[in-house]
Amino acid sequence: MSTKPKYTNLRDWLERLAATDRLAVCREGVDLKFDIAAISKRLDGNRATVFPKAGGHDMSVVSGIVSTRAWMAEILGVEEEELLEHFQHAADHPTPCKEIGNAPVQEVVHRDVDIASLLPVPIHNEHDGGQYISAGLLISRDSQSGVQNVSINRCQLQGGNRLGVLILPRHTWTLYDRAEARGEPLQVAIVIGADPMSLLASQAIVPLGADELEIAGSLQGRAMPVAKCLSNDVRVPAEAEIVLEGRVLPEVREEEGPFGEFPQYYGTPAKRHVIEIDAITHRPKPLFHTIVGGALEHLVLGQIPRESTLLAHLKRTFPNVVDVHLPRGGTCRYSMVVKLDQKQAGEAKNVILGSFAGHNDIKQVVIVDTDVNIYDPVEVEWAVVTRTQADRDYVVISGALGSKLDPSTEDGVTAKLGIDATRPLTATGLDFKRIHVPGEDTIDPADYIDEGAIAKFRQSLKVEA
Ligand SMILES: [Mn+2]
Repeated sequence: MSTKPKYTNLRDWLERLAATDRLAVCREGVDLKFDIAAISKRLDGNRATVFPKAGGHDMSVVSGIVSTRAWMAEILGVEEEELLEHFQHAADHPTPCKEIGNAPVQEVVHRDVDIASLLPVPIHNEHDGGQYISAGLLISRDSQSGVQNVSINRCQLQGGNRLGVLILPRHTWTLYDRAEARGEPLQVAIVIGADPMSLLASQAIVPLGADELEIAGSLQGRAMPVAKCLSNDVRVPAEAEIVLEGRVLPEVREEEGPFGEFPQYYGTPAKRHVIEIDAITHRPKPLFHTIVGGALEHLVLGQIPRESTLLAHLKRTFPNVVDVHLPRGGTCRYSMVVKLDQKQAGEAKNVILGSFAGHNDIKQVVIVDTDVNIYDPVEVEWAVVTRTQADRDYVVISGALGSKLDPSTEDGVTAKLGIDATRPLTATGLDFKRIHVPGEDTIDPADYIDEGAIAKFRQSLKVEA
């Protein structure tokens, strides 16, 4: 496998996008309210966007920087087909970070913090509750063990130095619970303008105690340089653009939301955790990255690490599993397609059960044979329609835990659907054999088309009998 990571910081990647006509730079002063998100969405998947002096601030906002799998493969220096294996290798082989002084991200320091006046924080959706930091790596550190965790959490500006934050019941939540039980705040840093590999690594499904920054280091092929925060002990990527240093307050919950999330719905308002920011550090002329909820960037960043983990998880028990995909229609989280080289009758049903055990978010799974392209939703639907009988091949499990952001659940409690769309193993001869024209995949029509013949043909149409 080729392993030549190329773009270990945001600026190098933006330069590459600019040099290859994949970067749109807007006029200065675009409105933070809606316009940044609207333009980013229009160019989503085609060009990343830069908004100089956004909302009259002296900083640029960037968005849509990793909105396709091909771009992510390019960043990592691998082929697209190698993405999952490459990511899993990094997750299994973390590289400890290297602490450095004089970090670029700490060149400019603000101790007197009013977030809205210091940073160009946009408002994305029509009914969002306010300005949101949506692309910040939330790095938390357990004060006793020194264990760090990295996740991306939406943070709503609440005035002055306060942020409301959505923390779901995973690792950051656990570290917060431990701190709160001691009556302490949880020390955190919010890193904006991290390199694409750190953004990707933050979404790894790894056990508590695994520092996602060390996975980012493995993806980068180096001990990632980190810096200790000025006001707490959290270590942050030294080459990021902006860091907000702060504390998640114990025993404090305040209203946060709504906010447009990846399932294309609003996350509802509720009393949630509160962060107080003690310092903001940044590079000179920093770039403020924002992720528009539900845009391709949002989906792809969650998709690749999940696919990678789910594939490794399934292969442990089912070596005949070939590949998995979390398609866009399923928000790259809720529905999964598994390619299975089935050898035993009933194997597909077991893979269905294994899939649900792989991640709570998996709500729907389709198992297909190796002749189906799992990245093409048309082919998957074809397999479902032509290879299943609902009363025999569909599995429904009631009352299981799913995603709390899925509006059709009861606070996350959901039914799960598994579809065995594999051919019966007893099929012989032409049964379930897909039609095929010899040469259809390889023939080059240009070898046969005679460009001069069109005029002659048109003339022949006019000849009266
Ligand atoms: Mn974690």
